[in-house]
Amino acid sequence: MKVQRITLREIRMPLVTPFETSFGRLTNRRMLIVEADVDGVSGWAESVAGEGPFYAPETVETAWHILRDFIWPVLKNRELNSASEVWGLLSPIRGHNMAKAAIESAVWDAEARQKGLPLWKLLGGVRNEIPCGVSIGIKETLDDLVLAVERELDAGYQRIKIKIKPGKDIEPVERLRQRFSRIRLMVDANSAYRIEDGPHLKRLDAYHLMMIEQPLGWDDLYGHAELQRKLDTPVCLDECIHTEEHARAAIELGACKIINIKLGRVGGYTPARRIHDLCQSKQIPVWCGGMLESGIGRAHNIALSTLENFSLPGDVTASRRYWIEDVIDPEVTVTPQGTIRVPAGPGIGYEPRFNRIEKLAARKEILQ
Ligand code: OSB
Ligand code: MG
Repeated sequence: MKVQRITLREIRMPLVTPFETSFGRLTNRRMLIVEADVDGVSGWAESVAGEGPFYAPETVETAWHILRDFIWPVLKNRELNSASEVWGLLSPIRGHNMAKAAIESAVWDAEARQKGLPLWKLLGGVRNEIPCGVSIGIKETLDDLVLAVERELDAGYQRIKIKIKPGKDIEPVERLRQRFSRIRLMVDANSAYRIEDGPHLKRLDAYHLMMIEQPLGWDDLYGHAELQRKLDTPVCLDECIHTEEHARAAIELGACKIINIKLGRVGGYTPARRIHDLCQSKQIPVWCGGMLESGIGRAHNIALSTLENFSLPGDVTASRRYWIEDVIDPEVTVTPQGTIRVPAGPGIGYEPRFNRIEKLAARKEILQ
């Protein structure tokens, strides 16, 4: 197979409600959507890079630049046996995993469509229903937070994750535990703390959290190992795990007990599956993180979540939580049991709404 053409589109959609993390507040999402024409079959994916380099070093702009100026020249006219070869071909390009993941997963979608198979089956997934949790942004007041959690529990979601930062950590957790004593609860700090905050974070042990996600520096494996030794609460790493080597180092150092895998952060399905397999062999459970994706990215997260060791509920949720109107058909929905039924159609199993995507495109570039 051959990638004949790549179409880059930047779409912009307002979030249903602003999303606040320790690194900022977002109201409008800019997303780079990649359409890869593989032998006349379109495969779709999105780069999850943010508007600014605040979660990870990449941005929408850098992803566009790397895709156009470095990735396309490697793939252009290249004969491929399968999408699994894309990651290796891109290895001379260091980093830029979100740019790589966008094209790599689009080629996987195209290959699955060519074969008439659901992508999750092509990947070796084992479940046709995935458990879902939600990520709740930092709220103005504790009452707002309680209301938001109530709403998500009523919708059926199986675990609640709240964003925390210094000054908004112990109190919200304490309040939620008073109100919802038995729910599966976790926190995500997005690197807002320093190792000196160890004794403060230790106070969270009293609330029986499933895990604390990425408390320390975005690339600080050593610090997380030091912290994990002091905490009973399991540390889960997100930002830190951008390569298979970092996953191995994190596990060997004891820097975490759980790993969040995001396709964009690790560079696509090939590295995601390797990290998944490594974690499985070391008895480290994984779950699929989210990046406020459009339905296209959401569909890929669903496919990834079918792999065996994705045993914990991920941040993969209904389209409606973020978008008034999504860019896929049907939109992603969640059952009252807090699960998503994995679609049976070919590729990602949802149809990109071409006209809507074209209309939303603030910018477009065709590479051929
Ligand atoms: O750390 O998991 C994160 C959103 C943007 C950047 C980083 C993160 C998040 C989320 C949202 O937690 C997860 C979602 O898409 O629902
Ligand atoms: Mg996170």
